[in-house]
Amino acid sequence: MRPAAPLCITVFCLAIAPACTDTPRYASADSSGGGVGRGADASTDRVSDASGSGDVRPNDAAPDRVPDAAADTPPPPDVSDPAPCVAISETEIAFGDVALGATVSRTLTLRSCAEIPVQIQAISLGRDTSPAFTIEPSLERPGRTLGPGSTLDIEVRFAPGTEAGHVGAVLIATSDPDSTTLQVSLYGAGRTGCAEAVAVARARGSDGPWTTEVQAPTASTIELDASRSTAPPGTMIVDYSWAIVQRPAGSNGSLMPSNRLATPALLIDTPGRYTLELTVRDSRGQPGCNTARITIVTTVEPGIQIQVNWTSDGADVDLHFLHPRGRWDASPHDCYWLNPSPNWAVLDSADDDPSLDIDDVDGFGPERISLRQPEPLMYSVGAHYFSDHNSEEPNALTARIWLNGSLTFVSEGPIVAQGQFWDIARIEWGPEPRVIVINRVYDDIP
Ligand SMILES: [Ca+2]
Ligand SMILES: [Ca+2]
Ligand SMILES: [Ca+2]
Repeated sequence: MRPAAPLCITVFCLAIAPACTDTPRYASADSSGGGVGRGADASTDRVSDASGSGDVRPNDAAPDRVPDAAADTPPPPDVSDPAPCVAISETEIAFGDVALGATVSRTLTLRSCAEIPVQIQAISLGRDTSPAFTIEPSLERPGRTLGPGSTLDIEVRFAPGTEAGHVGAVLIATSDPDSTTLQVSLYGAGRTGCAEAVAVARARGSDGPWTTEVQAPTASTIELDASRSTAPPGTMIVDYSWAIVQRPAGSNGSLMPSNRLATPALLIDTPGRYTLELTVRDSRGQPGCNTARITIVTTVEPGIQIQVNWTSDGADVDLHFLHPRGRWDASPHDCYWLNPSPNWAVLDSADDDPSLDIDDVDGFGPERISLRQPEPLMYSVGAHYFSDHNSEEPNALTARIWLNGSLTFVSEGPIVAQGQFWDIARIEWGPEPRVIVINRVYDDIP
């Protein structure tokens, strides 16, 4: 329950209120503000305004004023003189929930609101104020004078050390006969800290350590693990959220089976650098205090890597990589979906064999073929629009070729119809390998 007795002090509007005038208004103790721990305890610390009137006090001189006997002020003014006046920006501060170990500060502003100076005789914290609240010690120095219209800022800090409600008050003794003691009530609650997101990763099949910086070959699957994230006592992590915030052009892979699981996986479908971020939320609905990050960099691969991407959702485009002894769409010298890992060159060596590393049948690609140890030959690269799978979208193709790890060739290719074949390029392998552009479209596999 809130204390019933209203505070009787002068409040001025802040500059953000356009209708603000210098006319003081009465602020009741029921003015807005959240906060935890408001209870009967709060009222025990309240100090009423000495006047006890609860009335709106006019800004001009009041002929029936009686000076505050306790105040260290000049002799009582002539009744025809204006009285000193002080106004305050807030009568309470609700800090809300603050994590243990954190500090939140708010600023009160006192303003002299009459034609004569007002004395600020003392600024202090109420006797039962929680030690979580502090004000600048220099503010407690007695005897300040505020000239007409001038202001004084009072910074109040809240740094809870215990998980509990905290209450307190700032007390300000002034020479304003209607506000000899201003009270600003303080409320706040300490809560235990936030959840901490912890992310680690490792390539599938690797027995290396779980880490935040992974190096892995292109076309490997990276397993991600957020299960080391921690939640504050009494709570648990109920929500994981992964995001891919950086990836190379052409990469389309998504976190599987979902980016909202603790342990998803990502196919690294294109050479380059990837950055993933993890955030968590605990069972109170509170977000974690950090964003965890994973970086994945593909290892540099020798030889040839080719990839094709396409724009039509659901469509199936097939990449072809042809040995000079072969012909398109025929084993063993065309490497493609029907002949994904032929044995070329030396029969008992696999390093000199191409392989279809990623076979995509449902849209976007990339589809990918690599060959680590090419022979000094002229290879051919093509793409066949195998099936539109009833997609009605136009299908634009893009090809990329890496030679010895460097992206050497990018072609934003043609828009093709189902059945058409794009003869993309030749790769002449040797000490200085090079790409020769062909860029011809056939209505069928040539
Ligand atoms: Ca395909
Ligand atoms: Ca071989
Ligand atoms: Ca796909």
